[in-house]
Amino acid sequence: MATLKETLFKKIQEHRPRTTRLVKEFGDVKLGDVTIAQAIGGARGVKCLVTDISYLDPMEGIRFRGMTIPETFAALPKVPGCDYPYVEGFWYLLLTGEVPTMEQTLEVVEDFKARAQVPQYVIDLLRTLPRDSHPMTMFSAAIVSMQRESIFAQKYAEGMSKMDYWDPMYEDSCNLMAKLPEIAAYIYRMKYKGDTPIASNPELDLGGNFAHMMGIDKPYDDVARMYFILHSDHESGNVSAHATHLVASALSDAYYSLSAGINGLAGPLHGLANQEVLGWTQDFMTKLGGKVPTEEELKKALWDTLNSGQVVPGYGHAVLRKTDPRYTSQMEFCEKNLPDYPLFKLVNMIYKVAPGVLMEHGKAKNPWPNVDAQSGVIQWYYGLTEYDFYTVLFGVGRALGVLANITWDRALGYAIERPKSVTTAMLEEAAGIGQKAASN
Ligand code: CMX
Repeated sequence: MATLKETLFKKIQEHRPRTTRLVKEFGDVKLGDVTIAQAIGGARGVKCLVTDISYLDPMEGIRFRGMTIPETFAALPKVPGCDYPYVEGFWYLLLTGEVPTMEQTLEVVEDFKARAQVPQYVIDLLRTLPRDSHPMTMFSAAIVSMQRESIFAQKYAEGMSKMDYWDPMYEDSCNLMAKLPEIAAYIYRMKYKGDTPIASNPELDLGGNFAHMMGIDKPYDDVARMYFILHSDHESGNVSAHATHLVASALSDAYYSLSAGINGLAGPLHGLANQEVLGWTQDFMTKLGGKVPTEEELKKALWDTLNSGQVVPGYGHAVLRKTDPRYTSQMEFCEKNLPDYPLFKLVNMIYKVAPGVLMEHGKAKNPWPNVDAQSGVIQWYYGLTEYDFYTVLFGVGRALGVLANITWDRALGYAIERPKSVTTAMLEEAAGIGQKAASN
């Protein structure tokens, strides 16, 4: 039976002629025009990235390798006695587009175990950082500190054919993916749990071992599996995916590239929104003296936030135009496992009230919740109440998608990224309001 790497190589060989043909024979075919609003407004909707790992439909939401979230959860091999699949099997799916058998999945589980040892200097580095550094700073620093391990950088320095770039990028990506749960759990136990790291258990799969190293009982292992898979990929244009891809396009290795992506994820309009949601909700509860709010009180709090020029965290999206299926998936988990939990009830109440308020406010193109609106509730319920850690969890999951993407970037020889900029005067000229136009 072929290993993950052999299957990946076969897929790469099958795929390469498609990309080559598109560029050679159809390179002039237009995908659309770019407007002034798009140039100023964050390139929203400009089709200039290619990925086959996932696709985000504005109305339907994410598909991983063509599969919806429920289809993905149903198709992948599950950890015995658990409700959610092996993260390692999902990694196989993202890389190859094939649902692995249990045997293929377990091979990746073993492969990751062999790669999981975190170098001592990473631990030393983490320990030298001020303990009040944000955990995302710690996480990013740990990742970039391991750059000296990069097989890609080493092979590149030795001189390597372009056709082989994918191989060491794959190796670096697997090495990183295997180590990230341990690094994340170490940060958590060091920073928030009185510096009491828990040693890895080599008997466990990635999700199970993560829960063990965090010191949180079952079913947190399933929460971890669900969480990492849900947060893995959201096509290529979001900040963390795009930053990782952009940096990798300069042939920077996976360590430099992922660290850049993690830095982007740390922004409050992106991954940090999951901590902001909990902060916002708790401030609101404190103001009410801990009592359950009425819908009217909630409406007022939402308007207060909007009127003070702030965004409602966890709501809105650059691409989606309906409730994020990642939100729905987590909501279903809550309905099954924590239906009466007051924080879940409050988040549900926000879901009832916030879209109407945002519509009335009239700015956000999408008034519906995104992935971050729900995720903190689950973490809080299982005892992970240090909400500035939530984005690190997002980061471990996001690494699955962005590392699979940069492996394929190198396989297909995607070019160094270099969009063209123009000046404001050029835009005014194009709009017919420039100085030249005015003097005619
Ligand atoms: N609350 C208040 N205003 C909002 C809003 C929200 N939740 N969502 C969008 N808006 C505002 C924008 O700030 C923008 O205002 P200006 O015209 O004054 O700049 C206007 O509505 C139009 O924005 P948009 O086109 O609907 O949204 P964008 O594509 O520009 O931004 C996003 C998308 C996610 C950054 C935005 O919806 C937002 O800030 N949401 C809150 C933060 C959040 O939840 N981020 C997490 C997203 C998921 C993730 O990446 O993790």
